[in-house]
Amino acid sequence: MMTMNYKMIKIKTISNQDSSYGELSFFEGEKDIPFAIKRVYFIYETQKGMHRGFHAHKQNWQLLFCPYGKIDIILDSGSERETVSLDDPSKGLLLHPGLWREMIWRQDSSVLCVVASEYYNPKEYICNYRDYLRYLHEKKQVDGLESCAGEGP
Ligand code: T46
Repeated sequence: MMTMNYKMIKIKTISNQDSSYGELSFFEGEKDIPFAIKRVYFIYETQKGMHRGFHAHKQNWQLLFCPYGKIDIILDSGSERETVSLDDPSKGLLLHPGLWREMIWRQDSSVLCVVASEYYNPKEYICNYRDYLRYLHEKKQVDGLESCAGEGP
C-alpha cells in the first residue's frame, strides 16, 4: 500500500503592526512548493457540513489552503486514514499524487483554494474507492517489477 504522502507547509506571511492593514501571505511555484503551477481553483459560497472530494489523482500534485474558515481534509492511503485541519490561512497542505481525499466544511463560507501541477483532466481522477484500491495494488506490482529491472540472475 502507499504511504501517507503529504506535507504541511507554512505559507509565508507578512504581518503589520497596524492590524487594520491586514495580512499578506504568499508562496511561489517551484520555490516554496515542488512544482510549477498550471492551474488555480477555489471553492466558496459554502455551508458547514458540506462534503466534497472522494477521489484520488494519478498525476496531479496540489497545494490546498484555506484563507477563510475551517475545512477538514481526510486523507486515505488505502491502509491508513488521517485528518488534517485547514484552520489558518498560513497552513498549506501539499498532496502528492495517489492519495484519496475527502473534504468536510466545518464552518459556513469557508474557502478552499488549490494550486495544481496539471491542467484539468478528468481521466487522471480515480473516483471510486474500490478502483482506488485496485489502482494501488496494480501500481505496487508495477513498482515492484521496475525495482527488479536490471538485477542480474
Ligand atoms: C481536488 C479537490 C480538493 C473543472 O472543470 N475544472 C477544474 O479545474 C476543476 C477542479 C473542476 N472542474 C469541474 C469538474 C466538475 O464538473 O467542476 C466540477 C466540480 O469538480 P469536482 O467534483 O472534482 O470538485 P471536488 O470539490 O470534489 O474536487 C476538487 C478537485 O476536482 C480535486 O482535484 O483535489 O477539489
